[in-house]
This record gives sequence, structure tokens and C-alpha cells, in this order.
Amino acid sequence: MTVTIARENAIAVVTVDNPPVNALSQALRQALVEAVAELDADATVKAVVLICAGRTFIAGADVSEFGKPPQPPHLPDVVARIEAAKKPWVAAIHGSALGGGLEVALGCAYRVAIASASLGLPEVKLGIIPGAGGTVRLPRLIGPAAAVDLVTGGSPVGARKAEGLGLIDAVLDGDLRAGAIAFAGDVAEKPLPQPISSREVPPVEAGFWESAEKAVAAKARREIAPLRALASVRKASETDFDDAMAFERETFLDLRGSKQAAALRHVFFAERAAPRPPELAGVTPRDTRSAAVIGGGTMGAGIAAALRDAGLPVVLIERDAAAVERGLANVRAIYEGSVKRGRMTQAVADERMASVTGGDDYGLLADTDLVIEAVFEDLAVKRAVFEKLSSVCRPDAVLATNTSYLDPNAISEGVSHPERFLGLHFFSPAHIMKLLEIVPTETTALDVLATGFALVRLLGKIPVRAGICDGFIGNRILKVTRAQAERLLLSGATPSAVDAAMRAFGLPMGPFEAQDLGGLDIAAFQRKAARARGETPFAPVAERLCAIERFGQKSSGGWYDYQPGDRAPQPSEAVAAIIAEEAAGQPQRVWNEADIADAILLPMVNEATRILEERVALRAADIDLVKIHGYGFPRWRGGPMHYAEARGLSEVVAVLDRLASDGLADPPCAGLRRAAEAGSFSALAK
Ligand code: 3H9
Repeated sequence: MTVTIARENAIAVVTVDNPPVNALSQALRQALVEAVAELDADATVKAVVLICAGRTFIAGADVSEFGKPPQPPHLPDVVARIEAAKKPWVAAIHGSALGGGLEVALGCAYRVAIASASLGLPEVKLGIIPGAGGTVRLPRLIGPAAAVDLVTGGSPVGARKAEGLGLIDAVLDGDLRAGAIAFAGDVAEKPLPQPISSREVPPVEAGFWESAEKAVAAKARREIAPLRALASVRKASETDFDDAMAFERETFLDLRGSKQAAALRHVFFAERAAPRPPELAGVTPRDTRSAAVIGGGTMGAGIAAALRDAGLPVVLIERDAAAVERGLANVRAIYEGSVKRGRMTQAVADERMASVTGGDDYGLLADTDLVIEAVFEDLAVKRAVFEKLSSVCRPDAVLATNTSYLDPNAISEGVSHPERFLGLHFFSPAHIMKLLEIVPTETTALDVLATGFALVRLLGKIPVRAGICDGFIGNRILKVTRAQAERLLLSGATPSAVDAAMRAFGLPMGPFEAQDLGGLDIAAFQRKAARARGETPFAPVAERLCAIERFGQKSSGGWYDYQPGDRAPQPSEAVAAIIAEEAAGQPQRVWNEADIADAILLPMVNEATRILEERVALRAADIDLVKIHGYGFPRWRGGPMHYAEARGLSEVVAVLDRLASDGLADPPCAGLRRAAEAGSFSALAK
């Protein structure tokens, strides 16, 4: 039963109960239409409250139905039926009224909400536009300017702001059901308000649409939905209701079947699956009420700020008083930056900083629940840290390393109670980047792994479980991408051509610009360590750049030249000469953008497939999340694995085979050939 009807004197209360988020499944749409008919026919009912059970008001259309043909009753008709009801319907909102949920509320004569509720039309984030009158009713209710912001940005607004915009009629304190029933009792006495669909759209100033288009296009970059959403609001403002509804519906159905919408839906479900690995079902995490970070460098300070932002008091440990001061200053600088950018008030920054304390005495950690080590990437140094932690921390305290390429199994040797040890790999800047790789060792207990996942949820980040190998998931793929980018240089491409091709694909930056920004020295250091382990990393040009101290922007030259005070990359003759020397004797070819993108991306997919086969990643979708949230892979492409599947794995294999026969990439691995035969990476799931 998705809808039940109760009577409170002359007020009917329609309760939607469709867990987890009251999404508008076919059954719910049908039940709502039947409820309107039943209550219209009931002369004892004077007004209706529409309220939801569970954690939220209706959170939207059922996204899982989007891959299938739409089933009647269609949502626009459901909303129209509610709007045409003979009694006033009052939407009583808690949690979130999103997408189709807000559209249903716009069909109601009135909307009330509790203060913590939020309302919005997030459809553009799924690559679509509202499809049940959102773009048509909203400008009629709150005016085109506010409607454009809500529809093209996709971010929800809180109840108070919604009240200010005229989106809702009242913010209710106390019990929502009782408040809404009282509100409905009052409005039952009044004549029905004019339905939103028959109201006029307020006029806009000359040039409004042109400047909105510029602003939306600049923000959306290559995403198509925001501009189509804008066009729909504009249409709604310039034509009659029925025409505008037809235009909206056509756009909605067109986008629903688009590649971008499929990619964004894939990411939506991947993000919801990642925090819940099946092995942790029913496992209770340990309590985390206090945290400490060892090491106050850029990474440690970022982690400390992230923990503090999540509400945990943090102790920062450094080796001496001067280093403690520097570490705390690094955390303070993060908060000062947030204040400067208007993300935080000074008072909030001060309050946060007040519960970040520092010291050089490990004894301060005797009762800390969680300690994250973020010291220099050196096995001996890290082991020394964990030896001290083993002797001072409670035996049930969770101990984590933030190593990015050392072996957590090796770091954990000698840790007392090694079942409480795990890797938590943050990405820099740690207080901003959403990705966290969670790396259990051979001895990590399940409840400790669950604590890692619970922590990441508390931090508001995206957790991906990664197995142990050099670079885990993200940096292992990055290594292959960088080597591949150099291979292209030796076969006739230039750094600017490679970077431009990757930007054209949708990345914010190409591989060479990114290295110049982050500094070439870090990768050089890692290659040195790899050589010490007997490996032979491929980076002939990067090695030569480092040998002449071209470390990137920080040394005013790397893959590109930079003018003082200017970050714009300029092609470098010195680099071109080095590339020419290294390329001597190698076959050269002419590269176009599409071929460059293939030669970078498909080897990435090949390595990712090995990662999947080795169970370093549990799901192809987890790899997509790593690339999207850790490396700027365009969300609307769905990540490299989704991109490869959508393009066709057989074609991916064929292109890789061609590249391999020209000596420009490794051949497809056995797993990729198997997945291609099956048409999906799910064939590799064991
Ligand atoms: C739309 O409405 C189009 C219309 O304009 C036009 C129609 C014609 N559908 O996020 P959580 C599942 S487009 C299906 O962890 P929270 C989710 O997969 C839609 N399932 O919870 C997960 O399942 P599981 C516009 C959905 O409390 C579970 O619910 N609406 C949907 O952290 C819990 O999710 C949106 O884009 C859905 N719409 O946050 C809203 N939503 O447990 C998207 C969630 O099996 N949803 N699920 O893994 C959200 O933003 C959050 O879920 C919400 C709750 C804020 C509501």
C-alpha cells in the first residue's frame, strides 16, 4: 500500500509510504490519481493534506524506471489531476521535495514545510530537465529569474529561502502533520486559489535571456541539460501553458534517452552503492568521537580540517613544538582561505580552530578513537610512528595510514592489535576532494573496515574500497596514463596537442598541464622508489626535465614555460628539443584529437580492467568514482569504465589492438577481451 487516507474531521490526510525515499513509481502515481478521485467525491472532506512517511517527502521520479518505457499514468497528468482537485490540497514537506516531488507539490494549492526541509529541481544533475511542469509552473510561481537559478543549477534551497521566494506558503514549527492539518482547516474556508498553471509569468528585463544563456553555458561547459532547461523556462515565459508543457515534455523525453543522462544515472547509483560493500552488511562500526592526525604538512592539515568540519575534535601531533606551530598554522590557513572565499564566517572558522589542538607528546592520544598518520612517505618513518601509537593508544583505537604508494601491510608490521589498522587514502587538498580510497590490510577486522566507511560518510565524502597494489586504484591508473602520454610525445604529438585533446574530451586539464601544476618532482621521487624495487617506470622525457630542475609551475618551467606571475602554459622550445632527441629513430605519425583521446583513455581502461580482475577494485563503477572524484574525469561521461561500455567494449578492444600493433599501447588484457565478448564488465565480477 503506497498511499493511505485518514480523516481528521473535515480534513483528509493522504500519506505516501514508498520507502526508501517515496519515489514516484508507477504504483504511487496510480494511487495518487485514485486518491484525488476518491476525495473529490467525498462531500465530508473540505481540504487535503499530502504528507509522506519515512525520511523524506517525495524525492522525485523513480530514477530506476528511466531506462524503461514510461508507464501511465504519466506524472504531468498526475500533477494536473491534483491541481484540478475540487478541494485545496496542502503539500506538507519534510526531508526533501525534489524533482517530481516538488512538481507534485506545485500541483497542490498550498505548500508548507518544516524548517529543515529542502526543495529543488535537481534533474539537470541527472542529465535531464523536469518533466512534469517544473519549468512551466515555477516561473509562474516565483518569477523567471529565481526559476532559472533553481532549474539550471539543480541545487535545492532550504525551507526559509523557499518561503522568501514564494515557493512555499509557510514554514511550520512543531509537528508537521498537526500543523498542516491546522493550516488546511484555515484554507478550507477560503475560495480555492488560482491554479499556478493559469497564472501569468512576470515579465523580465530586456536582455535577461541572453545573459542567462551566457552564464548557464559558461557553467555547464559540455553538459547539455542546463541549457535545455533554460530553454524550457524561457519557452514557459513566452508562450501559453499547454505549449510550454508540450515543449518541456518533448525535451525531457529526448534527454532521458541521451548518453549524458545514462552516464549521470550510472554515477548516481554508483555513488549510492559505493558506501555499502556487501561484506559489511550487518557489521557495526566502532564509535568515532575523537580523532588525531600525525603530521601537519599540507596533507595532514587538510585531513585535520576535514575531520574537524565533520564535527570531530582533532589533535595534531608533530615531532617538536616548532613543527606543531607550523602544522596548526597550515590548518588555520585553510580556514582563513574559506573565510576569504565567503564559504565560512570568521566566527565559524574561529570555533572550528578552537577544537584543533596540537602537541608533540603522543601521550595526548591515550583516549583518542581514531588516529590518521600523514607523515613523510618513508616506510621506516611510518613504522616508527605506528610503534609509538601502538604503545600509547587504546587497544581498540583505529589506526590508519594515509600512504599513497607504500604497502599498508608492510607499514602495519609490528602494530599491536593489527586488526585495528587500515589505509585511508585521502586526495589533496584533503578538506575539499571528495574521494577516499579505503584500503584494508590482510589483518584489518571487518568492524574496523566498517569504521572507515562510517567515517567517510561522516566526512561527506565518497568511499571506494581498494586492494593493495602500487598506487591502489587511482594512482596506479595515473601512472599508466602518464607513461602513455609520453609515448604519444615520442611518436609525434606535442604536449599542447595532448592536453588540448583531453580538455576537448571533457577533462579540466590535460596530463602535462596537470603535472606542471602538481610538480614533476613527486612522480620522480616515486619512480626512484620503483626503480629501487627493481621496476622500470617509463618516463624518459619527464626524467630529463627533472634532471634540469624543470619541476613545473613552481620552478617557472616544466612541460611548458611560464612567464613570472602568469600560469598560462607556453610551449617550450627546450622541451621540444628534448622530446625530439628522445624520439630519434622512432616512427612518427600525425595525431588528431580523437586518436589522442583514444590513446590515453583506452589504455586507462585496460589497466582498470586488470585492477578489476585482480579484485583491487570490487566493481567497475567504483573505478569510475575514483576517476571522477579524484582526477576530474567528466561526470557526464560516467567515468572511464562506463564510457568504454557505452562505446562498446569490442570497439575498445579493436582500437587497443591497433595501437598495440603500432607499438603505442599494451594489447588488451585477457579480462578486457572476456568483458568485450560478454559486452559488459559485470562478466568479470566473481
Ligand atoms: C525527476 O524527478 C524527474 C521528474 O521531473 C520528471 C518525471 C516525469 N529514484 O541518497 P540516499 C534511492 S528526476 C530511485 O542514500 P539519503 C537510492 O538509490 C529525480 N531511487 O539517501 C538509495 O537506494 P539503496 C529527481 C532513489 O537519505 C536510497 O534511495 N530527484 C531515488 O542520503 C537512499 O538514497 C532526485 O534526483 C530516486 N529518485 O538522501 C533525488 N532517490 O538504499 C535524488 C534515492 O537501494 N535523491 N533513491 O541504495 C537524493 O538526492 C537523495 O536520495 C535524498 C535522500 C536527498 C532524497
